[in-house]
Amino acid sequence: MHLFYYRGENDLEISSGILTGLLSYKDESRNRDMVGEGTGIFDLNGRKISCEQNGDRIIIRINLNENDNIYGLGEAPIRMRRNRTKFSTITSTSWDYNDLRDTIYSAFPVFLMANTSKCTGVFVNTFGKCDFDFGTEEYDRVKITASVKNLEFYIHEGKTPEDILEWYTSLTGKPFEIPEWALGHQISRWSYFPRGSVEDVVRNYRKEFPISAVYLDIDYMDGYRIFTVDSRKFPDMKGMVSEMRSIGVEVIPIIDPGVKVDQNYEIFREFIGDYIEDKESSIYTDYVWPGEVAFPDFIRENAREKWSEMMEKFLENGFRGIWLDMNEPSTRKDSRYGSRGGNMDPEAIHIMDNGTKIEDSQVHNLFPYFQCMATYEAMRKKVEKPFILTRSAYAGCQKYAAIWTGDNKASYEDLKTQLSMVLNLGLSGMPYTGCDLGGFWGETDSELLCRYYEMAVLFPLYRNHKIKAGNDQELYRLPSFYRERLKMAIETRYHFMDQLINSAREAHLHGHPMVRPLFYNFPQDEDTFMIDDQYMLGRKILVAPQIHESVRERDLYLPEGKWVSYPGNVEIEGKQWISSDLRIPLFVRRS
Ligand code: MIG
Repeated sequence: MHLFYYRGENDLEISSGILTGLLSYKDESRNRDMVGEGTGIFDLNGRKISCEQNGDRIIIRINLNENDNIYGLGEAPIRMRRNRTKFSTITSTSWDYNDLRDTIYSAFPVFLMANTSKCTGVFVNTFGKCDFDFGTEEYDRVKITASVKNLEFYIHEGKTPEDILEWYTSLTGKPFEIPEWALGHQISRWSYFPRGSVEDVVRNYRKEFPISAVYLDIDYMDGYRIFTVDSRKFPDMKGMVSEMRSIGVEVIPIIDPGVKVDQNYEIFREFIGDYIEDKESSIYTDYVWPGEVAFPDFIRENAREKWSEMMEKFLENGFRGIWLDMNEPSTRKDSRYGSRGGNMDPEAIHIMDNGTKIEDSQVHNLFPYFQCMATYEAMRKKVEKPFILTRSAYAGCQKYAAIWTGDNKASYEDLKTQLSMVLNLGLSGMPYTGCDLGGFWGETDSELLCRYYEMAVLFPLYRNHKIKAGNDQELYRLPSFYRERLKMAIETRYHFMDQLINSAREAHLHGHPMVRPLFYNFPQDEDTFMIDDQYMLGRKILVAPQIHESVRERDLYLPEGKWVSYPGNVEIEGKQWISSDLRIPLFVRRS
């Protein structure tokens, strides 16, 4: 076992708190065997690694073997196997993303290089923009270019992908313990309100479909002021939450990070002294839903403490789940596709606990990380098993939150992309994942909605969500043919609830992904590395979803072992390709 660890030239800056004081994994790692430090050329069992510092950038090159298969980088919306792709990790607003984007909401600078005999994991702890080039510029090299002054670099060699996940999560932390209800069928919409409408939707659903949670999007607030409730729409929030709980439904409100600039608003006044600033040392402001907003500087312990206190108070309404949105953080001062693409000014200033000032570009990815941490800390005081759903995240956020893939589209192309996003999130240490069932943007027809429910049938999270001006896609509204199919999908999910719960437990204890690509379980089987349209829940259940428009029959691969189809119980010998025209081709491994 080897670990290579690099801190950059300027150790002084590091110990002044930029890395070590903020979020260093150095001391958390176990079994660490440092083979090198600083710039130069290093060797890891014959694999060459070089590091150079070039002005304000650090460039690392890693030799890529011909048979290495690369995965990871979180939810990058590109194909699952990352060879010959480029992507940058910096948390970014991602309005209607597609495979041409080179950034996404979250930043997971972690990847795996796997072949049949070994698997190598790499983690680049870097809070600013970091560019990954997997063999496009240089065919036989991974090139990593970080636009920061300091970083930590970890590389670890193991036998299997699972070895790497265990190593990576002992470095960055094991996933939190997700409550069982969060694995149920959840419903959402931008936005259900007032209370009467929420109750109507929930009642109608429950006549035919189980649900375990309903989300409240931004319209429940008073003028989009966070930690407030519009009492005209929800005169008794606490009463509603407890009434919903009595029928087995949790209520999950959204919280944005931007605080409305308004001297008459207590929350705004409380954060004064702990906001992100501009170069003139005034509060940095931007525009989001409430109009002009300021952002708590979550890097600071003070800001986190204040946030936690407000959160604790807010939780008195009885919430056991919180939905954190727009925490890249996202802004709207720029037009949708403006120069900053909806992100804050990279020259905004953070002030660290020791007084050091630092530009946002150097610590950008820590915003969602520390916001998730502060939210989780507050929730733990009030709730036995808290649940946080976040849009943005940084490596290590698995300790605090689950993640969904943000604003996907009602298209077959996006349907497939969701699968690769979810699989790579799992390989990047985030086991609790899901996507907006049906697709957030655009018009979802009944067939596509069914396909979403069928594809995601055993995804860790299972939540229907839709944009404000989109079609009504509450399942009970659909024609009976589609309702029956949706019932089948949801029944299938609930049939395997024990397995979902067990693999969530395994994720919590060991950092293993709940859903994985086939090669994760069968890394000795060469055929598995390119298969990106099938997935497994844990070690035993395999799903090969029907994701191609107008196609009802597909080929699929069953790795070695004896498999039994569900439903139907037909036994099939593995290590062979078969075809299936089932709505949800699903197989359970006997041995
Ligand atoms: O600017 O709160 O991804 O799920 O419904 C859009 C409204 C803000 C983005 C989230 C989406 C949510 C929406 N939000």
